[in-house]
Amino acid sequence: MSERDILEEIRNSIVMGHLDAEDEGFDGSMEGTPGTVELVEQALEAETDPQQILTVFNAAMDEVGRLFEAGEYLLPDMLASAECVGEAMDVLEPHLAGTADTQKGTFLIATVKGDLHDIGKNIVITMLKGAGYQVRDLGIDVPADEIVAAVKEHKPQYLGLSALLTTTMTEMETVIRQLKEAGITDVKVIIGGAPTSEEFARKIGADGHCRDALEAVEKLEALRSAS
Ligand code: B12
Repeated sequence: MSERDILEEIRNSIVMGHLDAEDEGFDGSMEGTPGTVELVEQALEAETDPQQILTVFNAAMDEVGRLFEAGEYLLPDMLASAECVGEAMDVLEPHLAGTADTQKGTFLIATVKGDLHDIGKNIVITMLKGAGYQVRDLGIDVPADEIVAAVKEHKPQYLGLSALLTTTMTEMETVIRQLKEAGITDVKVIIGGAPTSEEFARKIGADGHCRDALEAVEKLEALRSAS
């Protein structure tokens, strides 16, 4: 199978919620055929660039979002696709992980209060670990005061905030306000997630916005060399 074909198959298996060969997928007919996990393993065996595989995860979840918006997918369908990406990330992570470089600093990351989306956050974590940053994950649905307390405790150089909902992205502003109120000015705040933008980042006083995990690595490198 060509590289393009296998990447296309990975994308389709995520969209179809086909986790592995034992799983039947959304249409009930896929049991016995390679699922997302096996396809990612095959792609890695064929020496496909792991970062290219990550790009496919993004594209597949975009399609799932489109189908949900169109009313063709329901919540459990989104969850099944999310599970495929979660398991596939576990297979991919060792191929992306690098060794922590203490010079590069610590990156604390959280999905803000009210928001349960973590696929994008987890991809950012994997990429930053791969680039040598020490990463601490606070998880999902994290209230602003817990994030501020963790910043006080761990004193990271960078704080990443993720939000996928227009209703939760406003929590990012609360976190930044509470950091200021606590007198913490030496942590660089980077935000991300589909509804956020560079303009929103400026408005709430964040130090940067990233469209994707690759840009997160680039932005941190730029911030490091500027400091
Ligand atoms: C999977 C999914 C879910 C899963 C999440 C599972 C999980 N473990 O994450 C489940 C089923 C739980 C879910 C629930 C809901 N969801 Co949902 N979900 C999605 C979906 C399809 C994909 C999100 C995703 O994983 N994308 C793939 C990743 C890789 O991309 P990403 O998250 O954008 O991350 C990248 C960048 O944004 C960036 N990034 C992200 N975070 C950060 C952070 C930092 C610091 C940096 C630097 C970069 C960065 O880098 C990432 C990697 O490249 C999206 C549609 C979409 N296209 O986004 C809807 C979507 C986000 N969901 C939506 C909705 C409405 C909901 C629900 C309210 C549905 C409901 N009726 O209950 C609930 C809300 C639950 C909650 N309280 O959070 C809407 C949001 C609409 C809006 N404008 O607010 C969307 C857009 C779907 C739609 N089109 O309607 N969802």
